Amino acid sequence: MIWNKTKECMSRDEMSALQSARLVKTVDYVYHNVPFYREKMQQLGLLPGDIKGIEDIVKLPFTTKDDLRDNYPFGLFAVPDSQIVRIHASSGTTGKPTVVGYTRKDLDIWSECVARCLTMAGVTNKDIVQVAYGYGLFTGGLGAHSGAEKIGAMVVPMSTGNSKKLTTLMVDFGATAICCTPSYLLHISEILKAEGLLDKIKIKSAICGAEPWTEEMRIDLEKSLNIHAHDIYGLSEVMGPGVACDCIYHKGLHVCEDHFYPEIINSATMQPQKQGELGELVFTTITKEGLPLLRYRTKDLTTIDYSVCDCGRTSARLGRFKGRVDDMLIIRGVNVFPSQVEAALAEVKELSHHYMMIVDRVNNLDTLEIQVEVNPEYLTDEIRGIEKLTAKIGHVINQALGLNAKIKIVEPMTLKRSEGKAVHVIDNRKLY
Ligand code: DLL
Repeated sequence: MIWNKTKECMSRDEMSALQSARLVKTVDYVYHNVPFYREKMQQLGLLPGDIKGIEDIVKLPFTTKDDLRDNYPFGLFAVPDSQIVRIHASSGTTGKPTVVGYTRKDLDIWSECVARCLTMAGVTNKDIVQVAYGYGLFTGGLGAHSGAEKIGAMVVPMSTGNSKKLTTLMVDFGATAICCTPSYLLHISEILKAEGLLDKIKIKSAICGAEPWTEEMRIDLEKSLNIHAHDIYGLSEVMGPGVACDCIYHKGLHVCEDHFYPEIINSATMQPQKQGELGELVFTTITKEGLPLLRYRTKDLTTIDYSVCDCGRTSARLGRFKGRVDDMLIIRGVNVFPSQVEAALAEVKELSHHYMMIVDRVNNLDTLEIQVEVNPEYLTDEIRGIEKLTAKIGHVINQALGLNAKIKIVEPMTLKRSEGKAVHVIDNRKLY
């Protein structure tokens, strides 16, 4: 079923009943098939029969990335290797990769979830979809690919690595949709502009995710490319792209709640947050066979809203992601999220969305330098004088973070471009 019309949506009560039935089944399944969960439940004195419905989910243990790493590579799989038909892995920055195994049914459900997301973004079987997420162990490429194929669209498996070819084929094939990270789309838009191809493309929607981005950047991309830009979320451990996506109203990301049960918790107390309160997103997979997960702590910070969307969909919606719990930097005792810097810089119209934060320690004192590119449209000799602009940026940063940063305005195309997940922080303190 691809949710496209109001009359196909479940009521909240119907959804809860479905989630309850699926949770009960999942708990029984993991208890009998994953020794790790059986032991965890036994430690808590829990038997599968103690979980009678979705309201009992709070009794269940959490799962973390470390649990996956400790059971590297296949230790948490619930089926024999012979039933696993695909492996993906996410490398992260430290330690061993987390490895995810999919059964045939898992792959079918995954492609359906991505197909729903693409449908929310207006993609149909008449579209030509360029998939410019990386193919390989990363879930972006193959995940988006199978969802687009499921819809019956014509899929162009570009992957990353050759932006010039991508823009050429975009024009030659008349691609109408693109799936890639938002930072890569920004880079693609610069290439199209530089090569005078903007009025030759037929792209009408972009489905971007895999990294945090601001609403301002989404709107700027819509304007500069004359498209609709959608935010798609997912993570390898839970599935890949397609866990949630925003519809044409852009009022939060609709969760595929019949497969992934979301909770928002306070990471310090581990207690549930209220609707609308920022907290850590936790997912329980309620239909997965290969790697089912109970209460997986994503470390992603967001909010949840259960009201009916303007589009008529009844599914819970996640707010725009504010970053990750582990993205937080402590600079001179102040907690700083890169997303705060990004949002503050977006207020300054003379700037592009390209920035880099460089954190260092000089004479035992933390320093923060923010390098930011000027928007080419504002690149005049006057701007090159820049003192006024530097002061303005320093002010918005101080307002947002409560600390002073050294601002360095750089010319367009100076900072390194990304084809995958963008890197916005260099923390030299870690080198000491
Ligand atoms: O990034 C899966 C994906 C591919 C999602 C393509 C969307 C599009 P991982 O490499 O395991 O999987 O990274 C997952 O990326 O926990 C978030 O921190 C971040 N992330 C993913 N989507 C978004 C988004 C893929 N829309 C991690 N907004 C997650 C903000 C996102 N952060």
